[in-house]
Amino acid sequence: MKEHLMPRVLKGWRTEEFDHEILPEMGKLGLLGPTIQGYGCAGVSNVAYGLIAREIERVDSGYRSTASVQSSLVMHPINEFGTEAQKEKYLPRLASGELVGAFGLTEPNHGSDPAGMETTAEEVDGGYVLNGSKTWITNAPVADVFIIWARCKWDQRVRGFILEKGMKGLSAPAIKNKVALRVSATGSIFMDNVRVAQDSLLPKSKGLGSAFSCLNSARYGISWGVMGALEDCLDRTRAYALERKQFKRPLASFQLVQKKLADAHTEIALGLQASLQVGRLKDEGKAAPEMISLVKRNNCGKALEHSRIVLDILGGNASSDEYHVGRHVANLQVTNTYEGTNDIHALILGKAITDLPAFAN
Ligand code: TGC
Ligand code: FAD
Repeated sequence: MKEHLMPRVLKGWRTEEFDHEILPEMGKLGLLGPTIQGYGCAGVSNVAYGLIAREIERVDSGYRSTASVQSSLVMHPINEFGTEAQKEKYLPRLASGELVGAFGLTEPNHGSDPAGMETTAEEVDGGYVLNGSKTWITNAPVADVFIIWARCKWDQRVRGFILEKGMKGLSAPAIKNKVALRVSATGSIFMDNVRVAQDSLLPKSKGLGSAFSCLNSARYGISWGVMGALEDCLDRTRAYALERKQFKRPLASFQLVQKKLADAHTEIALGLQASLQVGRLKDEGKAAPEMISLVKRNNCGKALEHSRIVLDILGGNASSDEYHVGRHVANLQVTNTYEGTNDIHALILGKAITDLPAFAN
């Protein structure tokens, strides 16, 4: 990541241009869909998947976003809910990075509450017709393959469908001028009577729980990734504090500065251990979704809080993108929001603790 991603990050951040070479390069290293067995995937553990996310996000959360959508939100549902023919058609080309994937759950009127989704699928002769819109979708403007979650008119259940770029009635315009995640492409998805064949349905997807199960994998990866971003903030501000002198002493010699570094270091150590434990449980098939909510919420919240605190160490230089920490802080606001906001994960945990769902009517 240091050798291949780091040298590109400032250009990507400044221009907001998606670098089409990156996914194929990650594919060559076996980083895409890495926990999947077969289909050209590496078949490694969930712990290894977490370590991959951590190293990518050490450079930028946007690169990790691009990769984790591909792995957890596109390859995972095809592998879990797809037919053998769908797996053979899509997984090897997604694993190599030849195809780019996007995952459409969030809608303009339904973010934290996807159960209210308005996108529909209607059964027609030989297939289905999809109508609706999705927004804030990572990779959408550059995607070849779209996993779209829609409410099926025949039984009101939510199911996943595979759509492809170029289908009539399908468009995915970019959302430009973001203040964060600028190295990853984000967009909307509009579906105006998009007609798809019967084999576009992910037949084993049954209800919103199927969409949520993809989120378990992505949220787990994010819990590792954000710790990588905070580690980079700590490394950079520690080096700066040792070098920069005020009052004839290095900043690092002041107790207030040391406390900032100590607090960030502590949260990294605790957060990584927690994610490691959840990863080991996931590998044993014993990780409950609430454990994933706990580490996603804690690690994203701590990464945002402590990256912001150590940013102070840079003084006026904090305002320069060449010092990188401000970029992480901006990104970490988004990681604390997507895949379930910090507060939504508190409510998921609250429900598990009290058996009373605070978000339900
Ligand atoms: P609820 O009644 O709780 O559940 C409905 C059904 O789903 C099941 N379920 C889960 N299954 C597996 N894993 C989970 N984590 C699950 N959570 C729920 C549940 O058992 C139930 O199954 P069944 O069989 O009884 O029907 O549903 P609800 O509508 O009340 O849900 C509430 C809530 C708040 C938990 C849920 O809506 C939620 O998680 N909201 C947050 C939305 C979110 O996270 N969106 C993410 C969009 S994707 C994204 O942000 C990608 S960013 C990627 C990047 O760039 O890195
Ligand atoms: P809202 O749901 O409107 O929430 C706004 C605020 O209200 C939040 O603070 C929230 O915590 C709070 N709130 C909501 N309900 C409650 C409640 N019951 N109690 C207390 N507080 C509440 N989605 C996808 O499907 N695919 C993607 O690839 C994807 N990529 C994204 C990339 C980026 C850069 C961003 C910014 C978002 C992306 N998202 C994606 C969408 C993301 O998942 C949503 O933004 C997120 O789930 C929050 O939904 P919302 O923005 O509609 O906020």
